[in-house]
Amino acid sequence: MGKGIIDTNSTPQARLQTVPLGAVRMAENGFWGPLRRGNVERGLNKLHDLLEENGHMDNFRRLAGKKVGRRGPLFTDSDLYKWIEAVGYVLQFEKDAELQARTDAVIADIAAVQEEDGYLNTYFIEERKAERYQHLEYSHEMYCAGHLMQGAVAYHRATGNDTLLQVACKFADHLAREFGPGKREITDGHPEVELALVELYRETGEKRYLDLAGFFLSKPQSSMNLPPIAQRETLVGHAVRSAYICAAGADWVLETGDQAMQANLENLWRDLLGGKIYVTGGVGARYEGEAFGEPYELPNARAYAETCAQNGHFMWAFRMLLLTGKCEFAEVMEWILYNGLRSGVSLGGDEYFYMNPLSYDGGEKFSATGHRVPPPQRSTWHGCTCCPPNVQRLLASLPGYMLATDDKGIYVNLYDECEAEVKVGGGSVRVTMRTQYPWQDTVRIDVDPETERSFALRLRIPQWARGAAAMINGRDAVPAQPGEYLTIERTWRLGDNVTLHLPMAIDALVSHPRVSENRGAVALRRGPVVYCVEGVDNPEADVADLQVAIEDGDLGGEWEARYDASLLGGVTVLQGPGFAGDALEDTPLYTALPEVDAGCRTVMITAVPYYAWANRGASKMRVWLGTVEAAG
Ligand code: FUB
Ligand code: ZN
Repeated sequence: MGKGIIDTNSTPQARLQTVPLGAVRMAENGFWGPLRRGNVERGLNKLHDLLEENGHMDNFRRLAGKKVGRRGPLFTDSDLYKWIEAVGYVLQFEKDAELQARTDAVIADIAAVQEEDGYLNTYFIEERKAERYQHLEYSHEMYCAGHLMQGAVAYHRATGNDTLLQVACKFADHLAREFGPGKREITDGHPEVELALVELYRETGEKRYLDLAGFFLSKPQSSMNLPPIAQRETLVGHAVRSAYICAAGADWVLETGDQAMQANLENLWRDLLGGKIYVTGGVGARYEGEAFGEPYELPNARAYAETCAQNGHFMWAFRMLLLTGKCEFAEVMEWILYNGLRSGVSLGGDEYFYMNPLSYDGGEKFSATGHRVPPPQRSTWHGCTCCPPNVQRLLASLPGYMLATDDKGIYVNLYDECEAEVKVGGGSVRVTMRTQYPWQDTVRIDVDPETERSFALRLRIPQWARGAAAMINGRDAVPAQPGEYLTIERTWRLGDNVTLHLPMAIDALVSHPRVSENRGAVALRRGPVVYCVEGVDNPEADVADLQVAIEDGDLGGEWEARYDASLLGGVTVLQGPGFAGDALEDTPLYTALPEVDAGCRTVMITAVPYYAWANRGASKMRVWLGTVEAAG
């Protein structure tokens, strides 16, 4: 029946097992189904053509004698490999002879130019050959190798075709000859090969790949002088690099049970949640070095929050979930997914953001060190095009994140319209979810075992779902604790069902007081979805001047959630009362207390899901809104 996104079949420390990708079918009318379809039908094909147009494929053919110059940054090979990985996931769900044939052709071009000793990279050839492994702090040689391995594994699982897998193994064997104790004792500046080697080990059973991953994990990252991840005290430096090495660390623990590594990953996780993640689930505050800031350094307009960083942290969270079985990791997966990661791709599934800021006031901006902050517009291609294929591989594999199992039953981690065939205790169980989540608060789950059997169904109850409850077969209400799995242990029979109620209040979130930009401001959230205000929906005032009315410390007035099928592909809109400054143009920059009354007029504020912003052209936007205490 196939394998999961990561193959936990023989993973000793996995508390939860992944579900084979092909076992879950997302419905076309759910939340993620249409985006997945857009990814398959438009995104992947378009990116294939763009990789061709921009010379990424010719970079390989050039090695086979095609007379063209090399194009793109030195790590372009990785973009193509990530695209292959995405195709590999798609083909685990559905047959697509045309897509497979195109991919086979790409793979043939790659395989044709692998060197005799296994080395493969389109940048370090000819006059740069002598530089191989000489500049690992920036060369991305093993980063590219890692993406090759992941692409090869996914494609092999989908098609049984092992051409690329053999290329990947040959390269991995080359790395094992070159690196290790007593050889080159150094690793790449951009982690990636580590988690790829663990998956290559899972696919081939070759322990030397796991050992090599362990060796690289034990070395300081050869950029920014960062210690090995097991010894790092805080999350620092480049956010994507950090996420990949943390994910690799979790993979390592899954295979080896390394307690010290696990303890440190848990510390770093606390560091992330304690002060380094945006309310949108975005990660990486600084343009400079695409890096984490200090704790609570979370600027809004100049947030970097690279789409790849959200992707990487989602991958890390998933591995921590498999390792610990703890609900909090699935909660963070959902948070990132519906917000800072979903915002990285357009509604149609074929245009991408690189940065995901939390406010935009119009015009051009510059970061503290003079980097130009472009006006927000998603595009199909970027000069550094790491994000598009990263989103594509995530969307293509999304069904594999919905559910998990253990020897006692089934875990439901994400909710959406879908159907799955899951193995429990040697038998098969059909799980069907019917829901308009995240817009509606009810999820009906039909649980149909092949034959009557006893097992536990564990439903993740999000922290925001205060008052959650479940009904079994329309009766027997069971209260549920937010932030935990609700465990329903019983003998299940064909036709059984659970209706889960996850109340979705409109929450006004406040920041830790040390996030200085957000003092006195709130962000709106309903269910897992974080909201923003966009100029296009709020013509009465500049969104920068909008303030939410607060009464008795909570959202004032009657805020309403209203589903609008015709807006942004169908979204729930939030509307409620607020104020806009009236005489702000005439208000002095500084005044002594008592404050000058700038004058306020009442306005209705309309908020839309953050992920959907900038899909109607560039428009001013804010996630964090000032507040005004309304007279009671
Ligand atoms: O360095 C390769 C990729 O480009 C990284 O993963 C992204 O953050 C971008 O820097
Ligand atoms: Zn990226």
